[in-house]
Amino acid sequence: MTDTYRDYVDCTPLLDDREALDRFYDEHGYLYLRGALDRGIVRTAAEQMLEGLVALGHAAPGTTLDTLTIDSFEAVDEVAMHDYVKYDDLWNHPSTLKVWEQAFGEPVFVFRSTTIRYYPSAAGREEPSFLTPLHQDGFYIGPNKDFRTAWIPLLPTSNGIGGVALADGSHKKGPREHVLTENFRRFGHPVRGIPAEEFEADGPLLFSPMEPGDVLLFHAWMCHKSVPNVSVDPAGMRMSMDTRVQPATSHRGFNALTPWPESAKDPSKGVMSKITGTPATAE
Ligand SMILES: O=C(O)CCC(=O)C(=O)O
Repeated sequence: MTDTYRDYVDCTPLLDDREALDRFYDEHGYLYLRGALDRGIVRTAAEQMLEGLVALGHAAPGTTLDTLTIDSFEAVDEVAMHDYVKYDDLWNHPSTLKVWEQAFGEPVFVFRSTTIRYYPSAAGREEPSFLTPLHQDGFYIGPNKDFRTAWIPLLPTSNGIGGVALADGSHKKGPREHVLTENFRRFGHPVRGIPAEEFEADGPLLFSPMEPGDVLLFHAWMCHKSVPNVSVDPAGMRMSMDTRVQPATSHRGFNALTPWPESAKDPSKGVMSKITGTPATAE
């Protein structure tokens, strides 16, 4: 896949126009809302992430968000990090809920499972295997597919810092085949992604630099993948978080109800059953 991207379209001007917002989402499978979230609240989450990295010994005391770098994402205890980042306060803050409800046009439920990402630059090295290959969250998460992924940067992102690239309108074809990829692994397991042949007609991907306060919301069948952090001079951190949001009235599956540190432990439940290939006892 080429790394020439087209920009996400800013949908903030559509927020007060129900019909136009829904039309854009149905057609493109995402909403990019610039500056929609309270920057102070997003900053607090960034500072909590920094505090966790310092407390766990990956950054020196006194390190600031401007000077932060760590040696390796994988060396950090991801479960322990979840004690530091109070993301439920951010996702469920009244000002944030207002944005979700504007986007959905109805009351929502925010998943208790959140992924937190603190990726140092991998410039000049092989692409880190913990990044995500092209995939659809609806392949990994269910059983209901009416959730939207909410992805936010905690620090500014750029082409060098990376983030998430989306395939405009790719949700419209519904679920795709996912096959094992050896280059991408999670918890030591090769994860499944969409083969390039399945995808040829869908490119080019969308990606734009984002600022804290911006949010991307995208469809369960949106094809998307990580953009690696290859920043140099200065090499910066990619810090972001993603969760899923669904209508409040929808069924709540395992990942909707289970905090990430718990859901990551059980290979027969939720997203882990898809990663490990274990038959699911709970979706
Ligand atoms: O942030 C990333 O690198 C990938 C995000 C992703 O794949 C997801 O939110 O499902």
